[in-house]
Amino acid sequence: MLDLFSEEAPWAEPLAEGAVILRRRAREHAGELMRLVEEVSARNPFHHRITPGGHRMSVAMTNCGDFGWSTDSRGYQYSERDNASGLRWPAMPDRFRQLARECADEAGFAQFNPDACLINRYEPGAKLTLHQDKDEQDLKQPIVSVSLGLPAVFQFGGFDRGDATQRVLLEHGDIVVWGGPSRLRFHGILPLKPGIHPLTGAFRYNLTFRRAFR
Ligand code: MD3
Ligand code: FE
Repeated sequence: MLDLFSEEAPWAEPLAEGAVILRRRAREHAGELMRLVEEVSARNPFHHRITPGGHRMSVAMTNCGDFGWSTDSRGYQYSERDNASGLRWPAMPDRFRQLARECADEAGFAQFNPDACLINRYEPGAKLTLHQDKDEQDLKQPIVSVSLGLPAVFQFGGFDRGDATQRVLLEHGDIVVWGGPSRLRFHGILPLKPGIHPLTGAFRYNLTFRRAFR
């Protein structure tokens, strides 16, 4: 019988070599994940960082784990302390590490042990222009990303900035594992459309789990 109230089980959608979307994978954990995001951001508030070029980022960020990613006039880097507050980042919750590891396993990347979790918060209009993630020491390690709240259009390109891009909608609970050759693809997020999500209100959150140092 058609059951309109059952939650659809997660499914895997290959995106490119080394990249797979685990659709809805985080849905059943979303409440707990958001509670933990609130705990982290109560200790290290979301902050619009200033890029080396002097621009205020439209995405607000915080981190947890041994290292956090941030940007200031000196450049982009992973560090043990938040240069905005001078404080160490809050510990990565076990639940975060466990989910990231399970998903990396499901995508075929064994023994993933993230030491950094960057948390991005998007408000209406916030975007991330096309970029590569290459500040991590070991690019053989994947990145696991978890999307929560409002949907966003993700842009996913090639290995050169000018390469053609595909557009993929990332929705509440979607997890993407990026490894292998896809690890160095250019990618970005188009400006967030306004909306209200029952769990996250006017925002979209994205958690990226990374291994910054060997
Ligand atoms: C493809 N975040 O934090 S998640 C980032 O939704 C970032 O906030 C976006 O790009 C966001 O660096 C996109 C999807 C993602 C994350 C990391 C990747 C795609 C990736 C690393 C390599 C290739
Ligand atoms: Fe990125």
